[in-house]
Amino acid sequence: MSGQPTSRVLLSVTGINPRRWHQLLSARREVVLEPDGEADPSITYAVVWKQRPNVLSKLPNLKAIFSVGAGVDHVFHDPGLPDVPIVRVVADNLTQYMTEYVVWRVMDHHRQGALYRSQQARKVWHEPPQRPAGDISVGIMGLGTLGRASATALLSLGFRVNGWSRTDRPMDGVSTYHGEAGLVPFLNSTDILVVLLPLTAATEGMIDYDLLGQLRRRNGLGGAVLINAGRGRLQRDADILRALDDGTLKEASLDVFETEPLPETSGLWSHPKVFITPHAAATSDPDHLVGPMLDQMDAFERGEPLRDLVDREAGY
Ligand code: NDP
Ligand code: OXD
Repeated sequence: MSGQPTSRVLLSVTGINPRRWHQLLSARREVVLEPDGEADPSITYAVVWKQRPNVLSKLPNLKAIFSVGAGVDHVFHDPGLPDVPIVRVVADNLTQYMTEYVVWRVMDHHRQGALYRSQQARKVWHEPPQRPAGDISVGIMGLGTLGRASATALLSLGFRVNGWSRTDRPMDGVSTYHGEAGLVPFLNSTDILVVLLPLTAATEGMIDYDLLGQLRRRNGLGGAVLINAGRGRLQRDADILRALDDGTLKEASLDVFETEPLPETSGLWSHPKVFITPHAAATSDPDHLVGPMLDQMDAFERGEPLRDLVDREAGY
């Protein structure tokens, strides 16, 4: 190891193209895609997306891990995850993308996009009744960085907004609920459910048939709607299909799935009440995210605290 630089960045990503990340990180730091040998003391930071298991356990001088995404479940899958701070993405650019996705999907369900697409396919000229946004309650599960920005945008469009979080998170104009005790009252007053939760031990699998059955169905939309842009393993795909088929759900917009890419055999692909995007609600754009990551590394070395840290115990 002698003669090696002493503060290299490991870029360990799978399932995304590392090229641009590598290029931008390399402008200010020496970047490697693989540690040298069994234990590599030259690496002090790691930038990761679904890193190779155990790759981080061999870095004795690792000071911090930077997630390429806002969610960090992909970091925790690693049995050899070292006990160093984990920084996640909190960025205006990503928040804007997610806000656009949520507004797009809520508006499409509210303005009956599926009905008009089906009418157009059959050359049907029919105007269904319209109702004001103020008659619809959108319930946001996960009132964090992305949930709050979406709530603000939906309020400005005139929707009623509910929010559910782990701890008490008051927000002007939003009816807020928290914890287990707040869940059923939150669902009972929600017409369109927007899921923006992190995937943790506490949230895995919670979007199931029983939960969907608690949503308000007798509403101006003619049924309850699910929008999930959080994580696929929050939901049970089979329960969503069952709920759509028996009327528990009117429609769903799904960006994330239990298995990604969504297998060709999934009934969700061709379901007439489902709108699918391929985990594309809010892309991590290296041109917006690498600069702030490098700035944080510099600041940390000047003795400043890291920002946007993950709470390991809570898992997000
Ligand atoms: P935050 O950490 O800012 O917010 C998470 C919210 O979820 C908080 O309000 C938190 O409660 C709440 N929460 C967490 N656990 C529970 C629980 N057990 N019960 C109730 N509420 C809970 O995260 P972000 O808003 O930045 O991101 C949310 C998620 O969005 C990410 O974790 C990721 O999975 C997903 N995502 C998806 C993308 C896509 O393209 N599809 C892109 C980016 C993110 P509290 O406020 O009390 O802490
Ligand atoms: C994220 C994602 O967590 O893109 O940022 O899913």
